[in-house]
Amino acid sequence: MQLNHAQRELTVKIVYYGPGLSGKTTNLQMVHQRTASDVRGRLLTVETHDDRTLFFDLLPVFFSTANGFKVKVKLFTVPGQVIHNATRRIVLQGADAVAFIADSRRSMGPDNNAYWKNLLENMRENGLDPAQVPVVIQYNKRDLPDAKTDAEIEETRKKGKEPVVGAIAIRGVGVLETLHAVLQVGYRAIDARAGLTKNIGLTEREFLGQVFANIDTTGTELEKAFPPRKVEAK
Ligand SMILES: Nc1nc2c(ncn2[C@@H]2O[C@H](COP(=O)(O)OP(=O)(O)O)[C@@H](O)[C@H]2O)c(=O)[nH]1
Ligand SMILES: [Mg+2]
Repeated sequence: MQLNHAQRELTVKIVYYGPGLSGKTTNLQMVHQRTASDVRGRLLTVETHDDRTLFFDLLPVFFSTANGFKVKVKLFTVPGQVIHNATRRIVLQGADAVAFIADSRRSMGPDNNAYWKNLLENMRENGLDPAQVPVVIQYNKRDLPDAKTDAEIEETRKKGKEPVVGAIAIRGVGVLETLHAVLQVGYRAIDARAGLTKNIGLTEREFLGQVFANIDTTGTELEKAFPPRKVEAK
């Protein structure tokens, strides 16, 4: 988080973390597609020929608060391949919250676990206290055979303290719900540290409301809470 009082600017950093090919880039692509073009920046992605993220993907989203603060939300992904650990650690620096994208397939359990450990290690290496950086877990690829059952995922949810969201990112299922959950825990962590409500008059409701006013929530669980904007007929 960067809070610049002189320039009246707040930057919130969210990192999508997880094993290679779990669907991190797909999540950002889906968020990008559904975000109004006037508030989103370009989706920057640098991939190798086999679709693998080389450095990171970045999607910036901007808005202004009622108090005239400019808020930038920066969504990053990390490269999942084992050899890119140094890059993962750098991208993770200064993260306000993490969306951990796990692959729901049973065969991917060991990979998920290895990257979960890797996340905690890299937080510590960066001087981040894992207890202070909230994480939301997304179980992606719910459409594939061999995916863990809902009951199994429910078990995981009960065992841990992190919010858990099921997803089929390629179809946009669970993507905005994950974004909402990670922004919510991120806001709360920053608010506890920096007093966003008290110091810049930015409540959680306004923060989430401003972001989702500009994202098409049609057909998602967020549709009621954040009704899609009506496009005026010409
Ligand atoms: N079946 C299925 N495939 C997915 C899903 N989400 C992503 N994929 C595919 O998994 C592959 C890796 O996704 P990508 O977003 O590049 O993974 P990343 O390495 O975590 O960035 C791509 O071929 C995606 O189309 C999903 O929910 N179901
Ligand atoms: Mg990627």
